[in-house]
Amino acid sequence: MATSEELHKRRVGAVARGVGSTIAAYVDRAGGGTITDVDGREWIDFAAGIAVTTVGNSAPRVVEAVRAQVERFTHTCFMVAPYESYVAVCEQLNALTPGGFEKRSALFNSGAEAVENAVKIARHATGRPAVVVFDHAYHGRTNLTMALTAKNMPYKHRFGPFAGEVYRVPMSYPLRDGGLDGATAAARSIEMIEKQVGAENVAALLIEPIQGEGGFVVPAEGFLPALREWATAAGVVFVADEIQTGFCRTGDWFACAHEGVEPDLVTLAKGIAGGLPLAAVTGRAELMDAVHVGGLGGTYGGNPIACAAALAAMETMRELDLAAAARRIGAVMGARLRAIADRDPRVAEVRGRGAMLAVEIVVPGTLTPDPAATAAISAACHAAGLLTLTCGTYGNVLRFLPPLVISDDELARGLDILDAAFG
Ligand code: PLZ
Repeated sequence: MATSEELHKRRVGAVARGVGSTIAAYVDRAGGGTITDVDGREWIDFAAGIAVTTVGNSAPRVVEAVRAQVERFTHTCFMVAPYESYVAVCEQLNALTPGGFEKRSALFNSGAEAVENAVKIARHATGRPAVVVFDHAYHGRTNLTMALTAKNMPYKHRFGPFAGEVYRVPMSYPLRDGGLDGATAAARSIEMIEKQVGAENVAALLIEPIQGEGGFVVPAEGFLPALREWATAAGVVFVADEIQTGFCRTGDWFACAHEGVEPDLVTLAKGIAGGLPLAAVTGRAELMDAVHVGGLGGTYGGNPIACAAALAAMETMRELDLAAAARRIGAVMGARLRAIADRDPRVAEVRGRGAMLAVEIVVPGTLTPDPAATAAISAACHAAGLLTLTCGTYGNVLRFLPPLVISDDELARGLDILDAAFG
């Protein structure tokens, strides 16, 4: 087998430079809480492919379901010749997502595609043009979702012009907004919407209940409920982007549940299908069904192999109670992170929920972001056998997203490496 070094040389000559990778090691196999490269080096996995392999890599039920489906048929296109698993995935999403009301779902391939479709549905149902998003938001890399995403580098730089009718308002970011309470932070954002856009022009308010790429920003208690209440009164479709937070990651099926917020539409992807590409929009039947027949779709959306994987992944989450696992991981990891923060003045804050935790790194004694120190700590983790990711508008957040099936021993070893990387 070729070595990681050899493969990296080939990659440079074959793969477009614009596609980056966190590590230069090439994967041979992965499962449980580890990834092994072609040279036999092992990493403890605190990335889960960016919150995707929640049930673990090659989770037994997923493997079995995919194998059985591949043998039956690989693709017919649901828009041409439909099949049961697509319907079954939609039924489960309708039942699992927050809100006791009648729901419908539609399936797509990627998170960005789900977000695009949520905007299509909200615009169609309301007849209004504007979409409101937040500082630090991340919603994807397609043209519309680049416009919805806040950060220029690397996502938007020189890729414009971007889609119009997108308006950005402040996020609740307790560390960086002077600790505004949720209601006050929401009032500030709402005033900006009303003054600069006009509520009657707004089709959708789109928000990540905990921001992912933007830095694991957890809004102050009360922020999401206040926005939800305003959206209801203003006839604005409240869209929760649960692409990174969904499917047990934060210790509940969905992060909105933490404050009892019921979105009109939810976008879903990542953890939904154990690593196979699948995404969804789920929401109020009257909004979803407002769109004319044929108005939503795509060749591969709800591919039968991905649907089989999703049914198996959701069954795994239920049977292993992975929401409880996320809370357990969060308790163990949170304690270790707070101990690091107590001794290391570069850690300005430990935040997140469940198995979606992060530390924000600053110049000691200030709130000045320190992306160089963040990158150095992350690189030290990689060198010592722990796969970590960074994020944040300022690149100064180290985030941790282990698979929820990680063993106690792997978690402890990973945290030991992390602890040592802080020196
Ligand atoms: N919405 C909240 O987190 C994807 C992107 C990594 P896709 N986040 C990881 C990168 O650098 O491309 C994401 C997300 C939220 C939407 C998306 C987009 O999902 O499946 O990557 O299109």
